Amino acid sequence: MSPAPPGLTVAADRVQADLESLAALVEPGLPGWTRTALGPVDRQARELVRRWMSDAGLETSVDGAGNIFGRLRGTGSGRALMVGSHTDTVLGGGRFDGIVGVVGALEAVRALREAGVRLEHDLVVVDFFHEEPNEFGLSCVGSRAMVGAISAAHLDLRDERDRSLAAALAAVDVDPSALLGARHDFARVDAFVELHIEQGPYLEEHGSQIGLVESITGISRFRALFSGQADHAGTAPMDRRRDAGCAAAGTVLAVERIAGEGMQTRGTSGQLTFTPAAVNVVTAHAEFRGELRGPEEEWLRSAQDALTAAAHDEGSRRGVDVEVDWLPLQEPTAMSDGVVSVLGDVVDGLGLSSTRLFSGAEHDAALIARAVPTGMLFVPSRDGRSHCPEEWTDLNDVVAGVTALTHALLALD
Ligand code: HGY
Ligand code: MN
Ligand code: MN
Ligand code: MN
Repeated sequence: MSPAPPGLTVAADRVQADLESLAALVEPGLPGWTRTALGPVDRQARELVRRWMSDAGLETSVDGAGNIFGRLRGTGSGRALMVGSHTDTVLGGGRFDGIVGVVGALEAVRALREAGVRLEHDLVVVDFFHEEPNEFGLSCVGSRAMVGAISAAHLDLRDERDRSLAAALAAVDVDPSALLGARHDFARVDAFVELHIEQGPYLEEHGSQIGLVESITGISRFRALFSGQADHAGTAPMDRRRDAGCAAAGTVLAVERIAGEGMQTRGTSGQLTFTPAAVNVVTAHAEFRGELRGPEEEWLRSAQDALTAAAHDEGSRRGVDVEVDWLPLQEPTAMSDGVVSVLGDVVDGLGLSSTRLFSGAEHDAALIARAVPTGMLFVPSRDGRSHCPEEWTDLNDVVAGVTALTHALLALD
């Protein structure tokens, strides 16, 4: 542990300018602040981050999974502390999810350098490729690849147009076979810390400046296909229809019912497509993608069974064929007690108010925690809103988070 030097300060104006520059890189014609990983603009954002890393004196590199790294050498033998987050967004998302942790990590390193601090550890800033789920249902693609949790089967996932994930990655210049080989060597990494917005109302409601994440939700995503029969909307009798839309709609309600019965559990039906999608034709096919989340793996497994059964029940009552495919379950992930307690001491030492909490949002930290002791710092989200254009965190809250992150690196050294 290195002592904090007196001149160690985070430059709020630089944090603000960087957040604004990154947030401004959006896909034209799409709602909100959209920069999807498989879209046309995300690469520009990652290139900008790489340039900033290089300007800040970091040695930069990109791995086979498109993750961007910037390393500041320490005085030691190459053991490292890793810090970062992601720069991609959801469709119609906001200006803070992900980029706060990348800009914050970069600023922490700049602040340490400018204060003349040299840590024993190397500091490795990471901009993880493709954290948000894509139309194939896969999330945390870059961090997943780093911990070897991605397989050829993932790359063969299909979207609605039957395009493979491998083809979609190749279209944004990420070589699928390089991605499979991008397992990171964590042997010399001692800890990972991710700064992120909370994306929920807990900190604001508790009047806390910083959230100390204790664990991250488990997630179970599915794709359900319903196949019935197209018929004339005006003549096909109600009791003779094979309406795939109704079977899918019943399953949407089952997601809500099942998730409503657990503790801190969530269920979301985010994508539903009817074909042929005409107002006067009974729906022949419905494709529905959704997810269940919760802190207990056991609940997730039983909820999967309950939802699969509900979908089949909705189908069989209507003569609709049903297929439900679940992606591999992502287990709930505890953060490292050791790292969380260091983060707690740092935050207390800075006089910041904090609260320990559970993350219902998914993060690269959940993947990296499989390889190294990991912790997360949250900063408040106004009205708890996130994944929407209204997502907002005040600059002073971001700066408090970056300050905590900077001091955490000293404390972990
Ligand atoms: O979906 C999530 O929880 C995260 O914001 N990617
Ligand atoms: Mn997100
Ligand atoms: Mn995020
Ligand atoms: Mn007609």
